[in-house]
Amino acid sequence: MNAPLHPLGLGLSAASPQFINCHGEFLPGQAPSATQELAAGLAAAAASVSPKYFYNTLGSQLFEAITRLDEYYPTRTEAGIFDEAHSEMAGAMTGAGITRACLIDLGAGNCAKAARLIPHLQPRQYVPVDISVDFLRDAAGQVQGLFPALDIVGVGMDFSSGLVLPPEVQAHDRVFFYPGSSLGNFSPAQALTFLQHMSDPAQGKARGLLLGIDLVKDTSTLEAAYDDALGVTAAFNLNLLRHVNRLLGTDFDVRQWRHVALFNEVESRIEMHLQAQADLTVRWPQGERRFQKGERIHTESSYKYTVAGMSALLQQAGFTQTRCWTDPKGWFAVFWASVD
Ligand code: AVJ
Repeated sequence: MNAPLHPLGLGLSAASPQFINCHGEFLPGQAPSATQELAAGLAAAAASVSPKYFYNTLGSQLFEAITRLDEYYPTRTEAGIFDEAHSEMAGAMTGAGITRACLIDLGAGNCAKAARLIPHLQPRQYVPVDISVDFLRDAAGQVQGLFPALDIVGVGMDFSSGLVLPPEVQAHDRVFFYPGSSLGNFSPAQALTFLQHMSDPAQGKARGLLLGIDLVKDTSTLEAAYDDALGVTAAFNLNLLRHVNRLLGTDFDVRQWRHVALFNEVESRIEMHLQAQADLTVRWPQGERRFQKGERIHTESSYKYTVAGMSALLQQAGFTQTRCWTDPKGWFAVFWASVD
C-alpha cells in the first residue's frame, strides 16, 4: 500500500483510484516480450534500445527533473500555451458536442498536466496510462486526492505497439490527451499509424485528440535541451543501461558509456545515443555483443515538426478538424484535432 499516512497520524488517506495493470498481457501475434525486444535491439548491426525503457521508477523521476531544467523548454512552454488557451480548448470540445468526456492521458507520468486541465474540461472519467506502473499508481492517487469525486481508472501498460484499453474505460466521448511531444518518439510513419488508430471510431473510439508537439527550431537550442549542463539528461540516458541490466540480465557497466545528443537535420529529429568509451563486450543469459570504442547504441529519437507538417499528418490520419495554439516564439504547438 502506498497510501500515505495522514500527517496527524490518524491513518486517513484519500480513496485510491481504480488501477489496472496490463503489463505482461501480450496477445498472440502482438508485442514481443521485453527480453526478446531488447536482445534483438542489442544484437542488431546498428544497436538500439527503445526509449520506453528509460522509464523505470528512477527514470520517471529523472525525467521529472529534466522538465525543470533551464535548457529543457518544452514542458514550461507547453504549460504556458495551456494556461493561455485552456478555455478555448474546452470550448472547442463542447463545440464538438463532447460533454461527458473520458480524458485518456497517454504517458501520464506524474499527471501534473492533466491535473491543471481537469478543472477546465470537467471530464466524467480520467484515465492516466503509463508504462511506469508504480510511479503512475502514486500519481493517480494524488490526482484522486485533488478531485475526490472524479472517476479515475489508472492503466499501467505499454501502448507503443497498440492501444487496447480495458473495459473499465468509458467507451463514449473519449478524448485522448497526448502532451509533452511524446508522439515525437515515433517515426512519422509510426506516428501516422498511431494517430489513425486513435481517430478510428471502431478502435480508439476517440472524439478528439489534444496533442502537444515540439517544433523545429535552431540546432543549439534543441541540442542544449537534450544535453543539459547539470548532466541530468545524461543520467536519464545512462539509467536505461541499469534498467536493461535488470530486465535482460545484461552486465552493462554504466561508467564505460557516455551520453550523446545531436540534432539530425535531415530526419528532423534529436537523437540520443550511448557511446562505448572502450572496446568491450556486453553479456546476457542468451547472448553477447561486442562494441568497439566509439560505437553507439541509439536510445531515442525525438522528432520535431512544423505546424504545417503536423496539421497535414493529423488530416492524413483521419482527423477532420484541427486547431492549433503556439507560444510567442513558435517553439511548441498544441493541437485540438477532432473526428466530426
Ligand atoms: C518524453 C519523449 C517527450 O523527447 O523530449 C527528454 C523525452 N528525452 N529528454 C522528449 C526526453 C530526453 C521527451 N519525451
